[in-house]
Amino acid sequence: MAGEPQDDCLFCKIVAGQIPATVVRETETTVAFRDINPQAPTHVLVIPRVHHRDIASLAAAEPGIAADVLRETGEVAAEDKLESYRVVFNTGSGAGQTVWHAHAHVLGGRGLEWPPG
Ligand code: IU
Repeated sequence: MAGEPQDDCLFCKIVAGQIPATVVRETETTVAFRDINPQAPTHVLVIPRVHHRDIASLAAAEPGIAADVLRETGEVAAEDKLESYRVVFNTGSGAGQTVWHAHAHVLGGRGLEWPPG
């Protein structure tokens, strides 16, 4: 059920501490950790503790927690002293989403081209 931990969700397991991750920030509602396959010097994922399949589902069901995720992206950027950075929510397999637990990518520390591929 949406919002409940899913047995087959790797990010729910990271939230539960069952899979290791390099956690950089935690709040009551969110966890931020370094991406295991970084695409930039800073590549941090910010996830809600609750399980929703993507950011749209999270925002519809629990808008306050979606706002918490957004706020944390800024905190991550500030901690890594990023003047410029990109926040990405890949949504749907055609856009590159591979983990079906809402997450923001925070990317920075190098030049970023636009439009993305
Ligand atoms: P995507 O937007 O769903 O493609 O992003 C998933 C990200 O999760 C991707 O960048 C992976 O490298 C990352 N990741 C991770 O950091 N740790 C993990 O255990 C797994 C995936 I699975």
